[in-house]
Amino acid sequence: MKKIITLLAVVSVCSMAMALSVSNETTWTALPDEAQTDLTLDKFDTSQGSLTGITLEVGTRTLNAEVQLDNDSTEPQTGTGKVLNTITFSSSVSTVDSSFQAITGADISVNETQAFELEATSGDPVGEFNITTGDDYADWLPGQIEKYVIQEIASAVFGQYEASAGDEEFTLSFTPSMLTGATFEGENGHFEGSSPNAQGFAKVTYEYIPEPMTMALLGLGGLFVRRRSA
Ligand SMILES: [Ca+2]
Ligand SMILES: [Ca+2]
Repeated sequence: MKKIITLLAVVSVCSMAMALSVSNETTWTALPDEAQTDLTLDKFDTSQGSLTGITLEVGTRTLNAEVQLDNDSTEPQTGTGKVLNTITFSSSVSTVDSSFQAITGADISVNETQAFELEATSGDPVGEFNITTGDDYADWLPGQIEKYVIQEIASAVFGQYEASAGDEEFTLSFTPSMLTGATFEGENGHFEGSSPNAQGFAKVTYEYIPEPMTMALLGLGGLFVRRRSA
């Protein structure tokens, strides 16, 4: 009777040990315009146990963009600044979730606009962009724009994240295409834009059940403690 009680105690120790996770992340890395940058992350070391969940986080930052607008019309008008960072994204492993949606560049791309009410021209040269102190001029500094996607990877593709000899990392590839611009509702609007900079980031978190040997050792430890205290 006493042995059965001890065995039950060991089983409960094993189930408490199940919720383990390990993460691996990159630093924020510069993404040069119109060039592919690869970020690598570690695959899961299967000697640690069996995967029960994978969470993949991918992010971009778009920073230092500036759009300046100058109205040279004698009428007030609306000018709209634009900042685009269109990301082409690919990966060496599948990123599908349980509804078979993969991470796409659209998840981490930027398409921001800001409208400004510009007064009639303040008297600067007509037909060209000028910085003025008048209300015919606007300066848009959107600052740092962050885009994130957090994906729960489908269990059907966990095998692609399991390390094997010579295949211990996977790659996420980013190609940004950055653009600033402006549109005007009327005539004689002018703008000047300065291209932004971009950075990319990635993080993977593996949740797993420890391998049977680890669980058995935990169980034996439990048994040992039990007998000592008896
Ligand atoms: Ca003007
Ligand atoms: Ca002007």
